Amino acid sequence: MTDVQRTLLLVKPDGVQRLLVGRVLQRFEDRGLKLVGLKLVQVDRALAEQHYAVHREKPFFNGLVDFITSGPLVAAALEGPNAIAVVRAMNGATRPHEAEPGSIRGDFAVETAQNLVHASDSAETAEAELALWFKPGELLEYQREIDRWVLAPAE
Ligand code: 3AN
Repeated sequence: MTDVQRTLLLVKPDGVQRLLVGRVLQRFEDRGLKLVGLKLVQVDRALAEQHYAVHREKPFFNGLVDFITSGPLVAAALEGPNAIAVVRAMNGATRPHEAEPGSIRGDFAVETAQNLVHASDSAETAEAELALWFKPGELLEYQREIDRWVLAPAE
């Protein structure tokens, strides 16, 4: 059975400054994923620290929080079959020199500290991150006309 999932995608401040928001979101729409939440956010340090809490002990933690709070970013909730793995694969490896050409980082990034995008890495993380970035009413449920050509028929 198809595992329809929701995941968090961030186009980080470097993506906004480099005018890549539309092109990044376009890739996920083209793939067939459904936008179920979308907003432009100026993140405060408290939210940034919570989002990156697993990296609190890392030497790059403060720089990471500085970076993600340095300007607006775009937060998107994407839905689709195996969306968590699909979005991670489309983002490419964390270190852009290891990211496959054709992935977002493989096509647009050269620095780990400015690697354009973030995506949840597991079902647990996706649930926690979506709850952190979106209030319950901000995530929508709706049908698209194209869904019958993109998704498996309901069983
Ligand atoms: P991903 O975003 O691919 O899940 P993580 O969770 O390992 O990667 O790292 C989170 C973020 O921390 C990365 N997107 C990157 O911005 C930053 N980061 C990771 N490693 C480094 C590093 N060695 N130096 C600077 N920033 C880093």
